[in-house]
Amino acid sequence: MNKFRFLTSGESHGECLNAIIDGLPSGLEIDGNFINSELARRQGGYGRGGRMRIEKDTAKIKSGIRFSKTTGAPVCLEIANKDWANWTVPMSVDAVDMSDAEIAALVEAKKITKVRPGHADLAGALKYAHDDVRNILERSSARETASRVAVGAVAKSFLNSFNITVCSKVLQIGNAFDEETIKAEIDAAKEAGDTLGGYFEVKIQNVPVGLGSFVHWDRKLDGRLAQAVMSIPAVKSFELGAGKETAHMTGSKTHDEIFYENGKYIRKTNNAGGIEGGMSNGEEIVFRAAMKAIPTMKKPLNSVDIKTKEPYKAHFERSDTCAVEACAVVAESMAAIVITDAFLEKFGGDSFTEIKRNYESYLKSLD
Ligand code: EPS
Repeated sequence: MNKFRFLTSGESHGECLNAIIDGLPSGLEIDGNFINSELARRQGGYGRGGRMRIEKDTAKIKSGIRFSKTTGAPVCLEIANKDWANWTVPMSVDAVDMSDAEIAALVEAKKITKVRPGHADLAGALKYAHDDVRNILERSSARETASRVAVGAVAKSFLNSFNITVCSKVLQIGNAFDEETIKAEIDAAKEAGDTLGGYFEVKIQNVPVGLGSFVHWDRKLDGRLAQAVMSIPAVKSFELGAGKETAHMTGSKTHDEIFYENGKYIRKTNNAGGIEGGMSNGEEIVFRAAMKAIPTMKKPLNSVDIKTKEPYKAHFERSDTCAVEACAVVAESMAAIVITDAFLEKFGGDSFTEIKRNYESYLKSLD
């Protein structure tokens, strides 16, 4: 069982998004402003769509914290959807005080039957037996990643108190590598009603040696990071360290030689990306991931209307042209969540002081 776990709930155009976090010790300081600054980072990036102009995501802490410190109880976070105001009838949870005909007309206006290739629409509608694909879209929307970033900010707060930091960098958008060309590619894609993906890198610094384990497949840190990152909508690859390049490299060029200098084991290269045998090896953890171009497109692809089975262009409401910068922030969050979980697995305790004591005594034992 995970030591640090969370669930999210909420629809893209419902009243709010939620997250419940379990596994935090007591006595951890949480700054609501930090959570909100992380949420703002997720909303940024060149090429975002109209929705980001409507929302200004902020998290309301509903439980588990008193006077800025965790109590050890589950922490519940809520992020309001400002756009909800425009969806109160078609997304209503309760009965609405209107005639059946009026409600049906408003629901029908938002009903989707023209499934988008590349999204959850078709498989989701068939699997859950829905004739209105809105029931799939609302939950499969990448809007859900706002909840993950709020949870990630809490995980980062925990890690930062052990000097562990997580950061990311966009390496490539489409075929462009520098800011000016990237902007031009995004502008051109937008003009063409198309979308763009990209490639980004995440680095985690000051992770102690020995998080994760070699003894069971599901405790391996690299596998856990890959699962967490691949679970982000539109992410199509995960590469640790030298990644797919290792396929072309000889063993002598691949492995990072070990030295002992100034009382420490060190490496002069980091092709392993900070993980060996499923465990952190004390070096920086480095991974890269590819995000595909978003499947909601102004220039829609050929598809089928699931009501008539006739060919149709796929549904389009509005979309981002490119959300790779946001995706990198979500990947930082998922990485922070995995590292926090592995950290608690190794040094876990019920209070922050107890964890700190365990951590410091482990570091001493390595001398
Ligand atoms: C997103 C919110 C969504 C989309 C986007 C990401 O809002 P709306 O559907 O109201 O425009 O902008 O999600 C997708 C395009 C998708 O395909 O999942 C957000 O908050 O990041």
